[in-house]
Amino acid sequence: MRIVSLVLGVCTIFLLVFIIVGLYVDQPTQAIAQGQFTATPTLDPDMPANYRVEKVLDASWPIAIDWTPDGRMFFTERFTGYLRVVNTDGSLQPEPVWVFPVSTEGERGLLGVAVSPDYEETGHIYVYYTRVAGDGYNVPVNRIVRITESNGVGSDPLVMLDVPLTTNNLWHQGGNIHFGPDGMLYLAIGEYYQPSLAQDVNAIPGKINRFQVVGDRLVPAPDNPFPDSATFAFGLRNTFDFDFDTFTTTHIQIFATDNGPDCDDELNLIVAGGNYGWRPNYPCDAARPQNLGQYIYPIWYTNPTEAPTGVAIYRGDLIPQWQGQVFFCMWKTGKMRRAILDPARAYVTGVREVNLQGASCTIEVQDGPDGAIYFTNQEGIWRIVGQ
Ligand SMILES: [Ca+2]
Ligand SMILES: [Ca+2]
Repeated sequence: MRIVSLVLGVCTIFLLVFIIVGLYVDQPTQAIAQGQFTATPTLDPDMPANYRVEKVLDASWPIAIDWTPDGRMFFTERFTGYLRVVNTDGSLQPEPVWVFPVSTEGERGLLGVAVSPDYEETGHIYVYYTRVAGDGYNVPVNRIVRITESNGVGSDPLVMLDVPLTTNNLWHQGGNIHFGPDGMLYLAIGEYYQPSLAQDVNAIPGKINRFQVVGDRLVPAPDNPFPDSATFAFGLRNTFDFDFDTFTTTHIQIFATDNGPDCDDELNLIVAGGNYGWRPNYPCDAARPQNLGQYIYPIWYTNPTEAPTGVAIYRGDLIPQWQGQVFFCMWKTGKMRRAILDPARAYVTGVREVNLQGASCTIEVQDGPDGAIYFTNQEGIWRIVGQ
């Protein structure tokens, strides 16, 4: 009996030590290792009492949205190649601001739009799209172009960056552009269906890249993590969208979706120099990380895959209890997720499903300057408004 008591006592001590250590281990690692966020989210328990979902306008495959300081909404239509503008009275300008010659196979098309931080002085708007072969290329080219806009009319298109396609496949050629709070232009771009490119910090595909605008050129930002490289973060497979965590001011922190193969669709917290693990012979290890020191694992992932698309951090004040939380959408299901972060904004404490009152969010979600959450599907643009 004495031996049994001794064994039980030792076991109890080990258990207590295990629990105490468990409370203090790095919590993101613990959360990821446990895979506790893969469960199907329940319907949001604290939807605002008087919120409503309303359609803003019909549009053909609106894939990216940005606003000028005067409150006009610019958006891109993936298949038509139209850059369009909605005036402050809510009316859609019938004529597109500009029409881009897009290749639309696979994931290509007119993909991103970003209003320049110096728009009020320059009228500059940046667009990211897949150009059809031509203009000196015998293959399609992912291209960043800057136009000058005034009164809804574009002019002076200027090619800022070309990333020619390198294989005949159609996949992982999408991405998006946004200006960061540091004034730099960031480009997320798929790995062109070549996982090794995601690990090559001197290649543009498979990354979130960071450029500085210098006159009429884009150059790798001088304080990027790798010398003379545009790479900000790497090891990414097919990032659809990203947003900057402006609630964190000590460093650049980005929330980005990534699409896994038949496993590990991800929401990642992107920091400078981070390697997010996509590579040849990827082991589908988000649930049981095998290389925690080498790769940064997602803060949320899902198996089976749902194809996460747009993402936005809510900064508005129409729905105060959602401020600072991360919203992202799902191509396969049309559902919108709401990720709640810990106070240090380092990991996800829970994920909920937003009740869209019958609408679907398959493509983009974006924080609007009016405090509403805008989202899109193949038929149009919608928004969630508070009281
Ligand atoms: Ca990853
Ligand atoms: Ca977005």
